[in-house]
Amino acid sequence: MAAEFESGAIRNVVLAGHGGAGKTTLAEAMLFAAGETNRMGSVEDGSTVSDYHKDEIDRQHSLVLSMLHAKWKGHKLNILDGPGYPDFIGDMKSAVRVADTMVMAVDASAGVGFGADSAWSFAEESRIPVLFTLTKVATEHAHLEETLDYLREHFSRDIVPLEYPVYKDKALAGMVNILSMQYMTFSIDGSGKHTDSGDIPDEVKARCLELREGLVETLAESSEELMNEFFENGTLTDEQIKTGLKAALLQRRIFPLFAVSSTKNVGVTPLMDFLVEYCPSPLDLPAPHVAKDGVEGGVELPKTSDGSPILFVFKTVSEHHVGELSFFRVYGGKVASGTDLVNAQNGTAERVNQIYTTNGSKRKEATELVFGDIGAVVKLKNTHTNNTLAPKGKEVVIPTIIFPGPITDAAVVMKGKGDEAKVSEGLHTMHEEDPTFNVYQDPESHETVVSGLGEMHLEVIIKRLQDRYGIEVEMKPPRIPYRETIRKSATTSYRHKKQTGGAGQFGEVHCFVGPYDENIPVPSQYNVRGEEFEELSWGGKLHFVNAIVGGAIEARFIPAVKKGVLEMLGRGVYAGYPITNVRVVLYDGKMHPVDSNENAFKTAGRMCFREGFNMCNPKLMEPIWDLEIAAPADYMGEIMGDLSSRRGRIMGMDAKGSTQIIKAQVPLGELYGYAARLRSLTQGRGSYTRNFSHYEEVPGDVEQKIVKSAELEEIED
Ligand SMILES: Nc1nc2c(ncn2[C@@H]2O[C@H](COP(=O)(O)OP(=O)(O)OP(=O)(O)O)[C@@H](O)[C@H]2O)c(=O)[nH]1
Ligand SMILES: [Mg+2]
Repeated sequence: MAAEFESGAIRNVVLAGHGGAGKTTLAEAMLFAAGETNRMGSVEDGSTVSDYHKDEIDRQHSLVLSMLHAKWKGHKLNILDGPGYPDFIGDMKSAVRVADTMVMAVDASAGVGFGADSAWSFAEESRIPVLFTLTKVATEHAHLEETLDYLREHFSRDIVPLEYPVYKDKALAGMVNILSMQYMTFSIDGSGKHTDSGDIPDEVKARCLELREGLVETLAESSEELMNEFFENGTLTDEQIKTGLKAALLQRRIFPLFAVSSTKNVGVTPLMDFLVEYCPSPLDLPAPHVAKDGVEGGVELPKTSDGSPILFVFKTVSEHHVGELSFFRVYGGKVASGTDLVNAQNGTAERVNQIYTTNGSKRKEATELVFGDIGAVVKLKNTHTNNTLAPKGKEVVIPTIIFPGPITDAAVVMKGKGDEAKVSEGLHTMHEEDPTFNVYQDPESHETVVSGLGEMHLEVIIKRLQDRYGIEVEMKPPRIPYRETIRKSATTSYRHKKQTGGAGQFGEVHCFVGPYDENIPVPSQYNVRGEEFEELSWGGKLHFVNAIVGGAIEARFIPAVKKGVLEMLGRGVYAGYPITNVRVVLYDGKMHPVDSNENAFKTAGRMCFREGFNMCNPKLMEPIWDLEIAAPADYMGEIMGDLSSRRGRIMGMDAKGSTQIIKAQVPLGELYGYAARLRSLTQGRGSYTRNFSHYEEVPGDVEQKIVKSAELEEIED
């Protein structure tokens, strides 16, 4: 049986926008309007098709990307409803990658925010058209004009309203369609029915005419041909507007603005009509260039359902009783149930058994999905987000999605005794489902550290881990990788001597210990006979100088002394943290003809270094991170105040539209919980990225606290 929809009849639409803007409710209204469901669910009742996971219902926010679809006027609308909250922006990025049009929901009473800004930049990157939609327009807060000004200022001057809501006595009365200049009134019983109600009300007529002129001018500016027509005739014909609008949308020269009240199902069907009539199908957008047999720049995939199937997995979700569900888009040929393919990245043979289309948790078996369509498959063996499946011998790799890097970390500890292997396996599965969540074993602290896009992100994942595997774990601040160093130098000696029973131990070393800096030479009194620059795995160097004269210590014992020093460097002397950038000059010592051996000299080296280091005014160094914080200007005061309470240093300020960017340096030790704090300071609008910058001396009072709580290992003499 052939596929139900051909490529030209498919519209892949991502719903984007800030958390709470109304995406999920809009999706719900679309499904209802199309007859996919027979009642409108609501986010409050936890009854939407899209937010079906328990944690989504509990929090009344989407946390995972959902794939929905509806049949509308002979077309298939694939609707991708992702989370708008900044912590889950990874899923939004996945969704944008496989979408051909973005519908950006804007809650007029709340403005835009990080979710919308990120989605906008993802759409820019993917070069897909963006339609804006004012949501919740049946509430009296929906100030279209102010929001339009704001959106034009913030995103683009080419935002043009195509639906203009009309209010009477503060209640929504109807909408003017700017393309057809028809005034429609809607039944507000949720049925989505609307009727042509004749003349445009007088009070908005002039404004609507102006908007239509604006539309025509924007289109004329988008192409030379239309510009000439416009000059000759003073306007454009309906046909020219239609073709011009389609082309300008694709070229991102125009961004239409719609208006909906999803809860009342008003304005939803005109938006769906527009998606079908004007927005691109998978055949209209450029095909991705794929990597194939080392061809430089890649090969452009043919945009056709003929030929071998090429599937790109953009999201995986583990579902109770189902196993792993992999969502894919068909980037080449068509795919039927029971196709044998291979994972082009890791070579695993994968059988695509039953393919499905989904509406939230509901799956429907599909026989075949064509080029450009989106579907799901269960129980692939070793295929994850960003993998391409292709027939054996015809492997290609679709460019992978580049996810934002983590901005927050936490150490995971088990509450009681339990199965560590289970925790580790669970956390790795979570990473496969969500590549913006990472887990690793810190080699220095031996802690299991998780990182992600915010504390809420980590909390949601840890909660999921507990629910799925029944393991109780909690998060705490990870151990900060402080470093010890010195500012002064000293000389000291140490004799290690033991005579118990049989063979004794004897080694004596005399050392100079000082800070290492390549610009400071070895003090001139030492006669350098050999030197080594040891790169330390935790950063910095050990400059170990052999300045032994007259064979005071035999050459074979010298490496043992260095080994002893290195042991101490790894362990730390002052507060139990690794030591960086020191110079040790071994300039004298003594041996015993019988009792001297490597072990004795290693111990002598270790103890001598420890004594010397303690004489050199040790210091603690802390990691400092560069933050780039973006938030609306209104929140600057709170953000700055909070930064200064974290010992942050402001390095610069900048503005990007109505968003302020702050560059700051903050010690890592003060950053635990920062993402959540920033979100709460900015009502979820603030976001940041981070990069390690450098190490810096810890201020005295802070240092005292760290040293006090240090747990130094006892070392044997
Ligand atoms: N009055 C009114 N409320 C709406 C409308 N659309 C959404 N809401 C409400 O706004 C809130 C947020 O709506 P959602 O649909 O969950 O928003 P979202 O964009 O999916 O949010 P995230 O999933 O967190 O990104 C819910 O309480 C909805 O009931 C609308 O048209 N009118
Ligand atoms: Mg949602």
